[in-house]
Amino acid sequence: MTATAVESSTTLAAARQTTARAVDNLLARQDEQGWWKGDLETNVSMDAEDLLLRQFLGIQDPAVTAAGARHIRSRQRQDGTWTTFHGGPPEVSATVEAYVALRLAGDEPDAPHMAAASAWVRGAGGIAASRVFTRIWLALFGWWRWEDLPELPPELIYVPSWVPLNIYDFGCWARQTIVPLTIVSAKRPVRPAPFGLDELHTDPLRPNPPRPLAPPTTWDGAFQRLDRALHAYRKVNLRPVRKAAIHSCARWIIERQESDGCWGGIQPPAVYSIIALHLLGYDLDHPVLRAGLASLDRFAIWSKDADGEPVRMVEACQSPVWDTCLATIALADAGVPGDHPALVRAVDWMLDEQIFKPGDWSVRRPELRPGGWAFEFHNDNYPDIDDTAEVVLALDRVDHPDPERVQHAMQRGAEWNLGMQSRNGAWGAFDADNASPFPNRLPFCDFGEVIDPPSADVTAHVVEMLVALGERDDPRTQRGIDWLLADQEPSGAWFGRWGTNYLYGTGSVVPALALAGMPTTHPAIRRAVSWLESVQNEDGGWGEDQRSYRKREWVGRGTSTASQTAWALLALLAAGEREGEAVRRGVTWLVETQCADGSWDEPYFTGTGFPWDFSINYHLYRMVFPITALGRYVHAQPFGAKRQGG
Ligand code: R03
Repeated sequence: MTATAVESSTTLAAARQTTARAVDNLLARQDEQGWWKGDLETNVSMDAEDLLLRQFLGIQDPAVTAAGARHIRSRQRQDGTWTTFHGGPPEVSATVEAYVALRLAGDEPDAPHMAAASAWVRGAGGIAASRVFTRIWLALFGWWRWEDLPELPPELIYVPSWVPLNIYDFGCWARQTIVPLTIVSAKRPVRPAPFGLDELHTDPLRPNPPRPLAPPTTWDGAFQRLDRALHAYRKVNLRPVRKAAIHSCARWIIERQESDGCWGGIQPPAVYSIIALHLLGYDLDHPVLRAGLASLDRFAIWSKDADGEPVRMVEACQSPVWDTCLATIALADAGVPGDHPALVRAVDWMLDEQIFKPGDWSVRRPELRPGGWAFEFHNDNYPDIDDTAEVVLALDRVDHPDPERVQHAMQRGAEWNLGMQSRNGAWGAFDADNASPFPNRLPFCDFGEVIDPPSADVTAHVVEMLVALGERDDPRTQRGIDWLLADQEPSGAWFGRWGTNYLYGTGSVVPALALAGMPTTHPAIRRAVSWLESVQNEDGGWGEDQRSYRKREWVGRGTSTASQTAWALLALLAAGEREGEAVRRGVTWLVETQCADGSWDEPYFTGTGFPWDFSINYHLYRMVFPITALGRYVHAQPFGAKRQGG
């Protein structure tokens, strides 16, 4: 044997062992009902807003407050600030919210950790520099003036779905948040604050500095004037119209409450819907509010700190469907037999989660038959295209005792995804053709994304699913492929919308294109391979920081992580690079960094809710993606067992 052949045979043997240990770990984490769910870690805004909500409603619980405050304190940096992702820069909105929550929990403003936080906030521009959502929370207690917030009129509910800025032009998460906020902003409630916040203003005598207007001929200027006009309208609105609009918004909200009491399975719509309905006179004991509040309690993860004291962390959202389909694929790739009870149980659970009723997506696709999957346990109004694609891919990997039922589920999922294709040939996450340029211009929209345009990662997953189902030659598949080819960056990489960042985009697109039969010699694939090789770290792994969404020097760069190393490997394996040096070094990185229990440590956030603004550490990403990558490497199956590049 040559030296390289010896090296790769030892890499192979080591990779086998690493995979086996990781598989055992992942199997042990499955719930007996068949699902997997890793913690969905985000940032302390979630915990702070949870305490603010309880304060507003008057339902504080000392044990919850103390445990939430412990979590918030545990995430404070040496300089007194908070960040929104591991290793990131201080962030003013998160720091303001965390500070206020700790004051509610009884921390004194002159305690060293509090004084450091408030001094930093003042230096960063004070409360006035925080995002709109933060200032809405503060307005609820009189810490900010409602008059100085963007106006959200409830009459918005009457704007027909063909007029720009109607609620269906917003991404579903923004839509579900805005409707309850129109009620809150119409009511402008102020509950007495237990303390002042002078220390968070640059000039306490002028706490709400006026914001200069941009010239009227610019988009910003025009939308600022629209906001002015809406403020004026507020004073002259016809009472019966407003009353009816508020009533319509309330009905819209109640119709969308899920069976578990939540709204959309995500925190922002849930908290604002609870506040809005409460302001309309719903008692906290009303079944709607009781179920809503109970659903928020289920977002809390309790643990103990080093002193044995309880700690409470609030999830923004829960990811059981996403984690389960990815875990199923990973185990199948690692060679777990298709009829293994764990996989069959996972499929049984996923089959029961399929959604056969219309949702908000039906507004744009009224004729389309339902059949998708959502990300969460309960979110029937908002199935998403990404989960549907990955669930179908997972179902395809398991030998279930009722193959006809599985086939039917897969066909209905694929049919729904095909029907949700956007005009440009690609796919967004939750809606078709949700790409209006207007929502982003509103002064209200200063945080996260507010539209859901097609992205390369989702489109790649759908293309992969369609090819796996034998629809390679469907013209709609081809349009998706064409869109992907046109979307490649000059660097050779693809942007990652829902994972960080170009490593996720490229790790999603290359396997899809290769499975669709694109030769590995194709220039698009060669350019992607060169890019991946150019950003491989010295240690053999790959990493990409959240800052890549704002700063060029971070593109493809960051401390190596298990999930991002796996994404790079998935692309390289699909590109025919199994015997190459980059793959060998990447696999070796995974082998050498595995923990004794078969998992990997991954403090860095490699998931994306909204580029830069909202980052996610999906706690199972460190498992499922390395297992998939190692499994495909070990078994020399670049697309997973049973799959042929075509
Ligand atoms: C990974 C692929 C599957 N994917 C679904 C991913 C869902 C990710 C979590 C969603 O959680 C949210 C948290 C949010 N916050 N704030 C908002 C929000 C939305 C979703 C938000 C932002 C702006 C507006 C309204 C709400 Br306007 C914390 C496809």
